[in-house]
Amino acid sequence: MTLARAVAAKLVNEDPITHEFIIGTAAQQEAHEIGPDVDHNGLPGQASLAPGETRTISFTFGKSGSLIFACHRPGHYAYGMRGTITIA
Ligand SMILES: [Cu+2]
Repeated sequence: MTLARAVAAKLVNEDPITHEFIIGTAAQQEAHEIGPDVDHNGLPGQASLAPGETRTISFTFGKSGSLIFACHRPGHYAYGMRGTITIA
């Protein structure tokens, strides 16, 4: 079954360094990991957050399954800054 579910999330970067929050498939995360460093703000399900910055993002989940959220600042993904979102 395909359902469109829009979700908004408030992201707070309490770290003294910049982070990213990117929702995508494993293939999309791998592409981000090797791609150029860009400003992700304004893209659905993506954000770049400066130290101390708060942003609200929105994303529409189109079907059940799972996606990954991750940060691709240098070394962050390899360090484990990622997780799984389950859409049920
Ligand atoms: Cu990070």
